[in-house]
Formats: sequence, structure tokens, C-alpha cells
Amino acid sequence: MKPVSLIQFLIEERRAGNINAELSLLIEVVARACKRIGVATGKGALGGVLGEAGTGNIQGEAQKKLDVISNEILLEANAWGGHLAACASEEMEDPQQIPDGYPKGQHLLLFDPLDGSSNIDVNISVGTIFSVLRCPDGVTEPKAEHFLQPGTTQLAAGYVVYGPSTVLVLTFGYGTHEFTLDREVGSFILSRRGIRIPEATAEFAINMSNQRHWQAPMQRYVGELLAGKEGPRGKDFNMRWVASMVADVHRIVTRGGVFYYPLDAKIEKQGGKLRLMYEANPMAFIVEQAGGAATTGRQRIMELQPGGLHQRVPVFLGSKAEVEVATHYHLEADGALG
Ligand code: AFP
Repeated sequence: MKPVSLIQFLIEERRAGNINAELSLLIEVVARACKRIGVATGKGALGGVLGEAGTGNIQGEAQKKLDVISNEILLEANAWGGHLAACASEEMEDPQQIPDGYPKGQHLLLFDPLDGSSNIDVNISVGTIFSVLRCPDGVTEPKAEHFLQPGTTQLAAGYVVYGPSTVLVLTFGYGTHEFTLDREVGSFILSRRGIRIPEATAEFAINMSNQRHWQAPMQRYVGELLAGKEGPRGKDFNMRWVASMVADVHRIVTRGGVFYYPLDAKIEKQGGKLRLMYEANPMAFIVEQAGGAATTGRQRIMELQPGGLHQRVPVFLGSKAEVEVATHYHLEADGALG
């Protein structure tokens, strides 16, 4: 079969009425920026891009040089296309406006420019995550409050994983699709259409070093997975943890599995570890569109009403049947099942 490029796929989606010309352009621009980020990460020690930038982001976390470079690449690429009203980044406190005199569009773009950046220096996969919302009608200078829309209103979400190959996974709410970068030609080529995550799995991803801090239902659930064939689940489970959400989610999107970043005593005050707007919502959209599930352990992630641009939430996502078991244990412990 003839290879389908991202551009051809976007034309097909426009013809099907799934997206408009502006959203198509937005995705093209983001994909092009991600190719540049891929080139920058790929240079490694030779590009002088490794190590700390010597600055902190809004979350108070040390920024890597590549966090800063990736953020700038995405901001610069999206400033002039006329497809955006504003963008917001995990690395910046406030939304970035489109400079005066540049054409503006109808969309809001949110991104985590380089997720898993603590893995860069050791040459482990990292990635970019993004989410697209519609700018409310009549708003010309979008503020943080205009971005605070539930995940169910996302028009598009995607991630790019910079690994052994560079892969873009994308949804517009009509299935989840994967594109692999042909590095010789410089184009993203459709490699999987209509991805399906198997409902059941025997593989889970969690940072086990936090076990002693978890809440009781999480202790019970993971305890049962670890008990394997001899335990109540009656089967052995395997475990993986890359500590790059994009890489962990990509494994799930490829061969199934579940990913958990639950609430624990250390992070209880901040509400969780992962960011709702830049990580949880886009990944939830991608996973649900592939037949999986995504909850906070108590509620569907995409139905949360965001309270802040940098809000953090617990994340349970992946193979539906397994996410349901873990969520059920939490609701049961809360006495919320009636
Ligand atoms: P960084 O971008 O600061 O490396 O954070 C990545 C991340 O938010 C997410 O990608 C991982 O799933 C998670 O952190 C890993 O966190 P732990 O180090 O707590 O396991």
C-alpha cells in the first residue's frame, strides 16, 4: 500500500469534516516544531544541549537546557501561523499571547514541551505532549481562565516520543493514529490507523519506591498484582517504569498495559504529580480514543473541571478492565459505591 503522510492524512480528515483548515495547519506546525525538537535532542552531548539550564519553571523544578530550547521552538513556530489565539506551556506561569500585528486564530494550544526531561542526560526516550482547545467566542486576549475547560472539550491531542524512532500519536476524537518520522525524507508517515488498546493486560507501570506513601486502596490493588498466580487475581503481572510518561504511555498504546501515578502522602497537598492540562487530559483523550480508560482513581479525568492552569491530578490510565479494577477499589474504600 502507498504510504500516507501526515499532510495527506490531515487532508483526509478535513474532507471527512473532522477538522477545519486552521486545526490542520496547527497540527502541521506542531509536528514541524517537534521534528526540530527531535533534532535538538538527538544531538546529545555533541550539541551542547545536555544538563541544567540554571533556571526554574513555574512548578519550582530545575529546567534542563532542552526544556528551555523545546519550549522556545514550540512558541516560535506557533507565533505567526494565524491559527492560534494563545498558547500555554508547562514551563511558563501565564499563557503566551500572539505578538501584536500577527494574525490570530480560534485555537488554544497547551503543551509540555519536553516531558521526562530528567531522562535526557542518560539517553532515555523523552517526548512532547500537546492539547488543543477552542478559544471562547469573543475573547481576543485569552487569559488562564479561558484555558480552564474540561478534557472532554479537547479538539485534538497528541504526543511525540523521541526514542529509537520519532513517533507522533494523534487524535481528533475519531480514533487514535500513529505516524513514524521517515528521517531520510523528513515526513511523518502513518504507521498505525485506529489503534486499539487491549482491554485486559498483565503489565503495569508505577513508581514502586512510593509504595509506603500510597493510600490503602492502592496498597491493596498493587499488593494483589504482586501476589501473582497465587493471589486473588490468579495471574502473574509484569512491571515496567521508564519515568518518561510519553514512553510509558507509548508502550501501552502499542501493546497494552496500565500506568499509575496515584496520590500519595508526599504529594497529597499538591493534588498529584502529573499536570491535568499538559499531561493527564491529552493522554486521557488519546487513550480513550484507543478504547482504553483514564481516571484519577475516583473520576474520569476528562470530566474534571480544571481549577488552575498548572493543576496536578492522580493518573490511572490504559487497558480498560484493569483501570476499572483499580478505580473500583478506591470508590469502594471511599464508600462511594452505594
Ligand atoms: P520530568 O519532565 O521533570 O522528568 O517529569 C516527568 C514526569 O512528570 C513524567 O513523565 C513521569 O511519568 C514522572 O515524571 C516520573 O516521575 P517519578 O520520577 O516520580 O517516577
